[in-house]
Amino acid sequence: MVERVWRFWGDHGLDILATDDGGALMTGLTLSTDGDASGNHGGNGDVLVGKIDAEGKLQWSRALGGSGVEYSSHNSLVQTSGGNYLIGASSSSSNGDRKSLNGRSDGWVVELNSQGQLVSQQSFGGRAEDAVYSIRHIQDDIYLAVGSTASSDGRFTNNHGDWDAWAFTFKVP
Ligand SMILES: [Ca+2]
Repeated sequence: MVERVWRFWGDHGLDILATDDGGALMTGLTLSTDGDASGNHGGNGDVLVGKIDAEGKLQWSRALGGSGVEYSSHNSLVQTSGGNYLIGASSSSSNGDRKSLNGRSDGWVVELNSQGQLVSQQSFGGRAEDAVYSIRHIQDDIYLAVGSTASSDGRFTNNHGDWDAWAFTFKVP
């Protein structure tokens, strides 16, 4: 078997998903504003997403975020039955790729199409800090997310103090 090594992007690679076209989708954290991260929105981090084809060639890459802090973690990528990609992340921005910000930071699930264009996004959380670390497909159009929440409003009225672990299901709009 031939061993392949890819080296591109700025900064940190965090997660990789084998896609149904024989390629892969990768996410990372970028603080760079050049190279493959030229669209970085700044603010101590954007989520960098890159798609490689079955030959290992980078098809596209994009930085997701706004002027605040965006990051994703491990096991944060899912390919939908329609061929789009879901990225579980966290964000403290209300601009750039973000539509709105519920609190100091939100869990943020972004749907990209196979060309890397933003199709939909959802924010999860209350008025304090909330984060999504990992997402999974459960069945049909139902997905599962896990992360942390410090909010005690909205859906989170039983906060145990400071950060709580947090898991919830969601659908793609
Ligand atoms: Ca940012």
